[in-house]
Order: sequence, then C-alpha cells, then structure tokens
Amino acid sequence: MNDYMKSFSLEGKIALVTGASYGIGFAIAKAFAAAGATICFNDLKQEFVDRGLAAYEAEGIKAHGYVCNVCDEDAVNAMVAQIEKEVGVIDILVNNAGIIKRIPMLEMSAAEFRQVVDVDLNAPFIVAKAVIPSMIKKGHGKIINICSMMSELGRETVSAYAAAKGGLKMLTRNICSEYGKYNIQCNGIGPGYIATPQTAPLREIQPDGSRHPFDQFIIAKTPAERWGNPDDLGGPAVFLASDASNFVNGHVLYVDGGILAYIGKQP
Ligand code: NAP
Ligand code: GCO
Repeated sequence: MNDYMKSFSLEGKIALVTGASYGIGFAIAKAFAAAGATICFNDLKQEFVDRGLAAYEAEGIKAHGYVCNVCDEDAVNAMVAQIEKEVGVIDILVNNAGIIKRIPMLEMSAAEFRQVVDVDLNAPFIVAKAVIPSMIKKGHGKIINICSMMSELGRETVSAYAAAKGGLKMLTRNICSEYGKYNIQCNGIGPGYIATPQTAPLREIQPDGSRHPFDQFIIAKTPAERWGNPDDLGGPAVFLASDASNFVNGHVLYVDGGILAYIGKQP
C-alpha cells in the first residue's frame, strides 16, 4: 500500500459510534471496521445492544457494545472509562445517536422541544467532553458530529431538530477552535435524506399504492434523484476519521446527492 492509501487506513484505531446498532451509525461503523478500526457502540437497552452485536457479527465484525443513554453524563463518563479499560483510548468519536419529532411548532410542548435538543445537541457535548481529555494526552483525536440538511435549512414541523442540528454545526466549529491545537479534528457530516427507520414514515406507500408525497418531494429536490443509503456515508466518514483529513477541521461535509446545491426542478 502506498503512503497515500495508508493515510486512509484506520488500522489500530479505536472508534466509538453512538447509537450504532442499526441505521447510519451501523453503516459508518461497518466502514470503519473495513478500514481496520475496532468498533465500540452503545444503545439504550441491553436487548438493542444484543441485536446490534448480532448484526455486526453477521458482517464478520467483533464489536464492543455498551448500554448507555448519551444524555446521561454519569453513564457516558462510566462508558468511556470502561472502554478505555477494556479496549483502549478512543481515537475516533462519532456522535450519531439522534431523534426527531415532526410536530408543528405551535403544537409542540417545551418538554418535547427540550427532549430533541437534549439528544441531538446536549449529548454530543457530553460525549465529546468525556473523550477529549484522553485524546489530548494521546496527542490526536477525531470527532465527527452527524449533522443534517436541517443544520442549514428549515422546514415545517422540525423546529427542535433544526435548532439542535444547527447548534451541532456550531458546536463542531467550537470544538475545532478550542482543541485544534491538540491535533484534534472535529468535523460534521450532513446527510441528505437517507433511507433508515428514522425516515420510514416519510416513505410509506399510500393506501392507493402511490409513493408518499414527501418521498416524491425528496426525489424532485435531490439532483441524484434518489434517497441516500446508509452505506453512502461510509467513505466520507472514513476520510474524516483518517489521517487523510488531518488538516480538515471545523468543516461540515454534506453527503446529500446535491440537495444543497440545487434550487429545485424548474416548472
Ligand atoms: P435511527 O435509524 O433512528 O437511529 C438512531 C439511533 O440512535 C438508534 O440506534 C437509537 O437507538 C439511538 N439513540 C436515540 N437516542 C439515544 C440515546 N439517548 N442514547 C443512545 N442512543 C440513542 O436514525 P438514523 O436515520 O440512522 O440517524 C442517525 C443520525 O443521523 C441521527 O443523528 C439523525 O438525526 C442523523 N440524520 C439522519 C438522516 C436521515 O435521513 N436518516 C439525515 C440527516 C441526519 P434506539 O433505536 O434504541 O432508540
Ligand atoms: C426531516 C428531517 C430528517 C432528515 C434529515 C435531513 O426533514 O424530517 O430533517 O428526517 O432525514 O435530517 O438531513
């Protein structure tokens, strides 16, 4: 392997991908494993972790699974300490765990708004805070925050999600600003519309057999004319986790089939 190809390798690296028993997190972890990394992930309950472990095993990956709610600072600190003891210091963190509530703003309670911000913004702060001290001691670290189209754009019904993902973009830039001098790179990935359980309600086939109107809207709004697959995020994530991106910091890489470049289909 020449030096350029070696710089994309994750051989010997330890990665923690939050909420990665399926969906985008699972696909990113799978790509990391293919590039040589050891995978750690968490989920909310043991049964979900077990389901994740079985899915990794089916891909030939020996992952380390932990029960942990990323909003619970004590639980996150305990998980990170346990990973350091059992596996080693985390070289790569992907803040992937996230939720969405599609509710018009005037019908949304403050408690619902707070819950979304707690998982999608406060938790990435908590997990990043838990891993950065050991990254500083080790002399390097990679943090990837999973942002969204909603880090840039608004739309009806997703006020809390857009506020949190916009905030996550700025947290990304701030971690870069504060810890870049310690050779820590913190970047975001902004997925476009990706076919996962989170977006399944937007793709439901209608009673008359037609495609969901939102599904048709996304196809028309995406120059690639398709939804993304979780695996579309693997290559970009490996790049941002590897030495190939050592001077890329505070950036959000949008992996969206061109949505942000496009004004929409002309009439
Ligand atoms: P998903 O299918 O709903 O998966 C999200 C994962 O996060 C699940 O494993 C979930 O676990 C876990 N999770 C939620 N709350 C958690 C908590 N408090 N502690 C630990 N784990 C928690 O979502 P996805 O579509 O793969 O999305 C992954 C990330 O990409 C999210 O941040 C999402 O906002 C973002 N994103 C998605 C899209 C898209 O089109 N799908 C686009 C842009 C950005 P349980 O299932 O056990 O609750
Ligand atoms: C929505 C939300 C998400 C999107 C994604 C876009 O519009 O319902 O924005 O579900 O899939 O975050 O990047």
